Amino acid sequence: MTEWFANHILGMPELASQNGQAVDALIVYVHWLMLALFIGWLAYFGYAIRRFRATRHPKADYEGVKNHASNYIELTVAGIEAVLLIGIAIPVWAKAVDHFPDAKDSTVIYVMGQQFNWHARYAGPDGVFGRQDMKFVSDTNIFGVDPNDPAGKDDIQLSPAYAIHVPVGKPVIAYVSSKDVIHSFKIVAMRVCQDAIPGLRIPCWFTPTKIGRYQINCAQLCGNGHSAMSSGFLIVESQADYDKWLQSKSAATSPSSFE
Ligand SMILES: [Cu+2]
Repeated sequence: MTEWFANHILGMPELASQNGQAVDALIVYVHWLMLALFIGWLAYFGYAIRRFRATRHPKADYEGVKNHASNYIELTVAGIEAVLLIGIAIPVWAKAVDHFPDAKDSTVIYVMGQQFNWHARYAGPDGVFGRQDMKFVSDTNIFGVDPNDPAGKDDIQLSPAYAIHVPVGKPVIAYVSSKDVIHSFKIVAMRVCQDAIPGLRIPCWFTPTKIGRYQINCAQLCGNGHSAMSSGFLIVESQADYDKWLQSKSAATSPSSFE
């Protein structure tokens, strides 16, 4: 029912992540409440127009309503809103920001926004990211990877990242940052959106459930080429295809690429 309402009445965009189910459910519940309020208010409006029409009440009544029905209705609505906020919205948010999956069971990527592209970095075959430092940042070394750190030699950098590959059914942890202004890493199908702020590396996570190609957007108006930041895609593929892709990328990476 929730899914049918989301797809057919609200016209929600395609959902391709596990964490997004709770987000969509919350959106649907809020709309159900809004629908009930809309119908309730409309019915009351019609009732008031008829009940207090001028022909029946030529003279105004200065005492007004004496029963407490409206108080009870208001309390009920407030109660439902409290359940939505405390019982559903806050736990969904807490899970998103506080209950990160284990990094060793996840695909970890670093994402960097720059006017007007996304860049991405993978740890490479050793699974360890090379050290990063501001002082190494240059036009080619977007992430400021330390050229002397051996752990960074096999790291894979996509600049710009038109296709960020991840395996299906496994959590993805993305550390989001920016090289210039504030951007926002948004993948609608994953129900994930994280601001990219210069000087900060903020993690966000999602678990893709459907193989496919999903658009990455920038959700902060970041300059006159802002719309060009939609040219990046998240490629969700099988573990085997992902491994193959990673292999081809790491073979192409030479240690001198950061110098
Ligand atoms: Cu942007």
